[in-house]
Amino acid sequence: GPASLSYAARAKKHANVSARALLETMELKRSNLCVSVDVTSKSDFLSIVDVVGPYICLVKTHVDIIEDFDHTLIEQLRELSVKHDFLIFEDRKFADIGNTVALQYSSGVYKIASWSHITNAHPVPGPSIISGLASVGLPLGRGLLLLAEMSTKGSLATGSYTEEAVRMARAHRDFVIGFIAQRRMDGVGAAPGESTDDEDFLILTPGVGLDSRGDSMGQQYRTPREVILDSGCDVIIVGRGIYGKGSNVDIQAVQEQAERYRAEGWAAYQKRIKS
Ligand code: 5BU
Repeated sequence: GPASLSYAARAKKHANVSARALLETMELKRSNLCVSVDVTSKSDFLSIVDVVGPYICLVKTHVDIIEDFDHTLIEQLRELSVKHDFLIFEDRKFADIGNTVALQYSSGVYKIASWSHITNAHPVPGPSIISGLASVGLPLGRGLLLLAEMSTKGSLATGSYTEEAVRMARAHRDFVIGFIAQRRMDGVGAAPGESTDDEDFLILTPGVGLDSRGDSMGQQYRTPREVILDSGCDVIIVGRGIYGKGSNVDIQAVQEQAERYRAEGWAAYQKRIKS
């Protein structure tokens, strides 16, 4: 399956522009690290992105938590994405009817589709959420991840819910490029005799930390090695493990942690494709 192939070989199998660009960037920068920059000030956000930029393939944002948001933030983020060569993933977790999510994706204050290469959605409304978002995102070359699983204790996204999410993705492979999940989804939910050999979904995985197993609000962490090597996921998503927990950002420490997680994630990937 895809887990034994290189990111470069897999890039060639993707028709979606954003999926291909992400895999090519991963190979070029030798990085399967996505940093989740969940800070509330524009200046902290931009200084973290600038310092982690060389070590990452992707920046994950929650744009609605920035207190002093304005469009110069997006312009500067785009400049940094060109300077350091990474893609942008707004972790919006859409969850409404097709018409509403199309508006939330294209319009409002944030106009997410205009700058975010990748976004994500809960499968809970059914396939219409994919067609709603695709009506905006596909013409722009964007890609969508479905939330097949979550990292939190007691998550309801398990079992047949996860299987249905994978079936929904399989029916919309032009726009759905993969999943937020904790393990590979190859063949999950396939009908008896249904071949899924040609599918290559990307697995992006949050809940990654080297120094802690969780937080006090239900988050659960696994190491890059557990995620990439043992579970066959493709991208590690790291937030507080890199930018820290206090209110002051120590930019030197952020750089060191980004380098550390990049090295751990890449070593686990190299072990995986060689085994
Ligand atoms: P952390 O600081 O590494 O715990 O941040 C994890 C980020 O990933 C944070 O932005 C969450 O919103 C996001 N996340 C998650 O932690 N778990 C999930 O299952 C999903 C998203 Br989906």
